[in-house]
Amino acid sequence: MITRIDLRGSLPSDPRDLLPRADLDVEAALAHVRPLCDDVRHRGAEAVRELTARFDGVELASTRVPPAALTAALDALDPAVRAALEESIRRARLVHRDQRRTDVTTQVVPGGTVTERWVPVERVGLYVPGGRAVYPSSVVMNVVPAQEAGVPSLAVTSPPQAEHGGLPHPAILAACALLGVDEVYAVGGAQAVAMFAYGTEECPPVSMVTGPGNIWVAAAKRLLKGRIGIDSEAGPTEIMVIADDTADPAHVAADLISQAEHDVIAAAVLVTPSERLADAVEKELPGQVAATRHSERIAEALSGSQSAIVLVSGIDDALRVADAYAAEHLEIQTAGAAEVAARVRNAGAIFIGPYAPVSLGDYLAGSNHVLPTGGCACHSSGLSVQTFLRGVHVVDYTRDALAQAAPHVYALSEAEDLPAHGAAVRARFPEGTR
Ligand code: HSO
Ligand code: ZN
Repeated sequence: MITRIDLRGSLPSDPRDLLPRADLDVEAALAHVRPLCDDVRHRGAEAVRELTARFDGVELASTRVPPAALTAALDALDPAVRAALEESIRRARLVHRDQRRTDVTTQVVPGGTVTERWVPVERVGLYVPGGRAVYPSSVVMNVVPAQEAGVPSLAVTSPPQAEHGGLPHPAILAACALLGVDEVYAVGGAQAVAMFAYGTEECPPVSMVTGPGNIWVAAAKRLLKGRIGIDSEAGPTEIMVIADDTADPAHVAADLISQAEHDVIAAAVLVTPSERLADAVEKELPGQVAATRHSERIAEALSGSQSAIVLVSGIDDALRVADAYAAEHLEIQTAGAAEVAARVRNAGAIFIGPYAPVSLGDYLAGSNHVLPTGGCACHSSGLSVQTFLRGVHVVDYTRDALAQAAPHVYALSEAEDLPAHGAAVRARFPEGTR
C-alpha cells in the first residue's frame, strides 16, 4: 500500500527530490481565466452573475448573501458543531492575539528616529471553497488572524450551491455568523477573485484576497496579484512524521491516514530509524484504511509516489530529510521529542509528542492550519496576524540630525551619480553644514 525507501546506506545529496510533489499547471489555467477577469472588470456584477449561471448553474438575484440567511444558518447549525467552532475560535483568538505587533521607535542618532508602525490592510476578501471540500474550520483560520490584525473591513465569498437554494454551504454561512462576518457573497471561481480585485456595484474592491481554492481560483489570484495582495498558493496537504521505537504504530498510522483523507494527491510520509516501527505502521495501515469512510481516496493517496515510509540511519538523518522536504505538517514522535523539534528548521507547523496530532492542529490547537505546502515552508510562514499587517517606517529627523548625516548623503549621491539627491539635502543648509 505504501512505498518504502531505504536510506540507511547513504542520504542523497539533495533529499528534497526523494518524493515527487504534485504540480498543478496554474500557468495553463491563466489563459482561460484572463477573459473572465476582464469581463468582470468591465461589466461588474452583471458579468459575475452571468459567469455564476454558466459555471455554478445558479441564477443569482444578488451576489450578496442576505444577512438573514447567515442568522438562519447559525440557528440551524448542529449544537455540537457550534460548540466546537466556538471553542476553535476562542483558542485561535488567544494565539493570534499574541501575534499582534506594537509600534517600535528606534533612536538612530540624537534627534533622529525611525518608527515602525504596523498598519492593517484596509479591506480583505476571503475565498472559501464550496464543492467537495467544505471546511468551516478554514473560515475560522482565515478570519481570526485578519480580525486580530485589526482589518476594518472583511468580506467572505463562497460558491453558491444549487442544492442549498443558491447560497453557499450552510456550514460556511454559520461559521461567518459566529465570527461576526456579515458581508458574504455567493460567488466562486475566478469570477470571485476578479469581483474582489476590481470591485462591482455590489461589492467594493478589496486590497488583499486570501484563502484556498481550485486551480481557477489559484490562476485568478496569480493573474491579479499586484493589484491585490494574496496569501501563498495552497497545494495538496502534506504530513511527515518522524518517529522512533517509542511511537505507537497505531497512532502514527492514524495520523498519516488523517491527512491522506484530504485528497488523492495528499502526501503522507513516515521517516524512521526503526525498521520495527516501519513494519508495524505498514501492518496497521490496511485495516485502518479499510475501516474509514473515504478509504478509496486514502488508499490512493498512500499508494501514490508522493507518500512513503523512509528508513534512515538515525534521528540526525531524519532531520536532514525533514528539512529538505519542508513539510506542511511535521510530527515528532520520538524520545526527547521537544529537543528533536527544536532542531527542525523547515516545516509549516511542528507537532510534538504523542498527544499533538495534526488533526488537533487542524481544528482546535489554537495554531493556524493555513500552512505553506510544496516545500514553501523553507521560505514562508503560515497565515498569521502578520499576513494582514504592513510595517510602515516613519522617519523623523531634526535639523541637527540631518546636518550630521548630510556629508554621507552627499558622498553616496555622488557615488550613485544622483546629484539631485544630495542637492535636496544641501538646499536646507545654504550656509553649509559645518
Ligand atoms: N489539514 C488541512 C486543513 C483542514 N483539515 C481543514 C481539516 N479541515 C490543511 O492544512
Ligand atoms: Zn486536515
